[in-house]
Amino acid sequence: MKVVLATLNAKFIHTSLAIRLLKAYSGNEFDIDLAEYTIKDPAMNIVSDLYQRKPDVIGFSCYIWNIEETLKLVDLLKKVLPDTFIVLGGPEVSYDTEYWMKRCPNIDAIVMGDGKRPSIICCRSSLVSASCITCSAQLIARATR
Ligand code: B12
Repeated sequence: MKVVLATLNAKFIHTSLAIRLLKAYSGNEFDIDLAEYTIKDPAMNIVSDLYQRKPDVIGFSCYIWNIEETLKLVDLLKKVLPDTFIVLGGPEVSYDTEYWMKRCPNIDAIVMGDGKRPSIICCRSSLVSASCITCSAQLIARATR
């Protein structure tokens, strides 16, 4: 199973610690690619790059500086990769999860807070169906896909 952990940094000189930490935590359990872009990159370039990686799961790391651009990508990606499970995590989506789930119906799940364990549960279950994912205090998933 191919997992891509992606984020849009505010500037190209910034580096995301979160996606590296999540990859390290998962050990070798999944085939994980890291994909970093910036908020200035054209959305279609990012979508095209992610599409070519043929991911089963894409996790976006969301912060105040990238949430709007990320949501645009989620909508575009669902058009070209309808079976790809899209999960968001990070401080910007950790507190008002229902708002983000309602605002963007193409989000399959949101991980709240420190995302290490729930992101693994999410990856393990996502190919079966979102409804198999146990919703915990840290994970909210759509009941049907
Ligand atoms: C380092 C840092 C920076 C650095 C670099 C950021 C970067 N990588 O690009 C610099 C100095 C550039 C910076 C700048 C800013 N920052 Co800053 N920064 C931080 C800081 C101190 C650490 C972030 C970090 O890397 N933590 C370590 C990683 C591992 O933790 P994490 O990001 O929380 O990720 C964990 C979880 O959130 C979750 N997770 C994250 N992503 C994902 C994705 C998936 C799929 C899953 C499952 C889970 C998951 O799992 C991770 C592992 O546990 C945090 C405060 C903090 N203590 O967290 C603020 C913080 C991220 N910054 C913040 C802000 C507001 C800013 C600025 C806007 C400040 C300003 N007014 O200028 C600027 C914006 C940048 C810009 N416009 O250029 C806010 C963001 C709030 C929000 N809602 O997004 C934070 C949270 C501080 C705060 N409490 O207000 N920042």
